[in-house]
Formats: sequence, C-alpha cells, structure tokens
Amino acid sequence: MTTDIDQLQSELLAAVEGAADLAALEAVRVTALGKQGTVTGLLKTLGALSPEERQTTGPRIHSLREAVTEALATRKGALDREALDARLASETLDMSLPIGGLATGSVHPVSQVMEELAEIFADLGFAVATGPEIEDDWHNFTALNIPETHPARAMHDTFYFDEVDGEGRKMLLRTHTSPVQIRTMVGQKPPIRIIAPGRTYRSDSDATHTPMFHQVEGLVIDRGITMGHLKWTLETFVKAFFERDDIVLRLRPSYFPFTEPSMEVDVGYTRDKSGRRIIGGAEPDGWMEILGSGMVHRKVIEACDLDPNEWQGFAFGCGIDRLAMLKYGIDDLRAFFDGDLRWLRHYGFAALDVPTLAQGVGA
Ligand code: 2NM
Repeated sequence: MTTDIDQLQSELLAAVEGAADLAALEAVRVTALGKQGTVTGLLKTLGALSPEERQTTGPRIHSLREAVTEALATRKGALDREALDARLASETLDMSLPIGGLATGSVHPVSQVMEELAEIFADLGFAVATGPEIEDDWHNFTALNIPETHPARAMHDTFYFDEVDGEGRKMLLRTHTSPVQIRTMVGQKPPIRIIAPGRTYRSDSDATHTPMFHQVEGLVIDRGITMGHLKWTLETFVKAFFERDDIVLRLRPSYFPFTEPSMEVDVGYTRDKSGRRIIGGAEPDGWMEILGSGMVHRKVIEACDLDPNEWQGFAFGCGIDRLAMLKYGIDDLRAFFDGDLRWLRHYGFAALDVPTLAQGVGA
C-alpha cells in the first residue's frame, strides 16, 4: 500500500509538472481528484480499513491529496502567467509607430498657412472671425464705400445669384473677406482686433487666378489708432510668418475705396546662388507686392454705426494662396485645387507634424 501511494504520488506530480497547458493540467486534476479519480478512489478505501490500518494509511493518503492539490495550484499559476505573457506579446499596440503608415490624409498648405496666421496674430491679441461665403451686396460692397458704378460690382467680376434676400439685397459669393469685418463692427463694440481668413470668389481664371481663392484680412478699431500701429503690425507679422528678422517692407501709396490713406506693401527679396528669389535680406534686390492696407475710411466706420471721430482703425488684406506659394516654394497655383493626391502627399503636412514657429520650417 505504502509503495502504491508513493508510486502514485510521483506519477501524479510528474504528470502535473508535464502538463503543457491549462487543458492538460485540468485533465490531470480530473484523473487524480475527480469523482472517479485515483486519489479520490484511495480516500474511499479508508472506510473499509481497520482502525489500525486507517491510522497509518489515512495520513499518507491525505498528504498525497495535499501534495497533488498544491502541485496543481503551483502549475496553474505558472501556466496562467505564461498565457498572459503570450497575450501581452501578441496584442501590444506600438504607440511609437510613425503615423505615416496609418494616415490617410495630409494638411493642405492653405490650411497650414491659416493655422500659422491664427497663431501669429493670436500672439498680437487678434481673434479669428468668420462669416458667410454667400453674402449680400450691402455687406460686400455698399458698407465698404464701393460705389454702384465700381467695376468690382460688374457681373463679369462677381458671381451673383438670381435671388435677392429678404431685404431686397442682391446675393453673391463674397469677393473678399471684408464683409466679415463689417459684420464684426456692426455686431460688437470696439476695441476690435480680428483677422478674417477664408474662401473668396471672383470670376477670374488663368495661370495666376482661380475663381475660388483664399484671403486673410485684418482689422483693428480703437481710439487713437495710427499708421504707426499699422506699419509695426505688418512688419511683425511678415517677420514672424517668413521666420526671419531681416525683412524690409516698402509702403507705396495706393487707392482702395474702403481705406484712406491706402497703401500697398512690398517685401524685399534677395536671390540665392541659383538665382531664385528669397523673401528677406537687409539689402533687397527687388520687391514683391504681398499686402494691401490702409486706415479704415470714415464712411466705412459710419456705415457700421460707429462715430469716426471717436473710433479709428487700420485694415489690411492679402492672399493666403500666394503666401503659401512664397513660403513653401510652390510654383503652380492651379495645382492647389486639383485634388491630385501626389501633389497633396508632396506638399501636404502631417497632422501631428505641423511645423511650429519655434521649430521652423526646416530644410
Ligand atoms: C485690403 C486692403 C486694404 C480692408 C478694409 C476693411 C474694412 F472692412 F475694415 F473696411 N477690411 N479689409 C482692406 C483694406 C483690405 O485688401 C487688399
């Protein structure tokens, strides 16, 4: 009997040790401790033994059961850990994988530049304002001191709708973002500091003009605003945008109906070794026009129900598409709106890899 029990114990412990997985271990458990199990069978024989035999054999069988139970628990713990390790190894998600392999899109250069503009002007205290792309001729023209006879109002320049709005105003696709400035001046009390970026529309189509293009305009209205504030703001903006300090601006007198005085703003460029124009340089080789600006005309301030003797301001406007071309070296405007995936992959920015002002645009 004694040797049977010893023999059985070493067989069972070997089987427990040898169980390759949880299913095999469970099979060993049933073989030993199940209803028909070998150890269970031995326990059942105790009742038929004489009291003396029970005293010697009983403890041996119980210790057999304990040894097997403990071995089963130990082995189960080891197999559970192995199973968890295998799962962790096969199910990990590598958070450091480059998104290039997973990303399905990229940030368009126009969106990229809009983000940069918002960031630069936010630092100067400007909010971003938006408005409808379908406008009425009061907000787009009349309030801006653009006369009925002005060529910009002509059918061949502006996209008009057949309908008029509830107040009998002609409906059109806005030709600039200036109506956003008008809506802001009508709707909120000065001081005002905003930029208005967005889509604009003109009936124009050639190598350098698309019927839809993007503009950003800026507006400051406060007491005692001067041309000095305008010049400093534009200089600060241009230097931040092109990321160099040695940029010279040239202000040329000009004419816009909505500003007086008005001026066009040129940036000085120099040439690199291969003769390409580079924005900036203390001693410019030539000038590129990039902005229009001026002091907001008192008739515009009056049209928005503000007193021009109390409130003055400056405004400016420029083409975002052109800014993007100059900054990122893109030479074909029409490709901006073709939706060619190869172009977007080449010129697009990764959503999580947006160049910041601190980081620069790199080589
Ligand atoms: C430009 C040039 C000059 C301009 C003026 C206004 C407003 F609404 F305040 F009168 N908004 N934008 C402006 C002035 C725009 O773009 C070339």
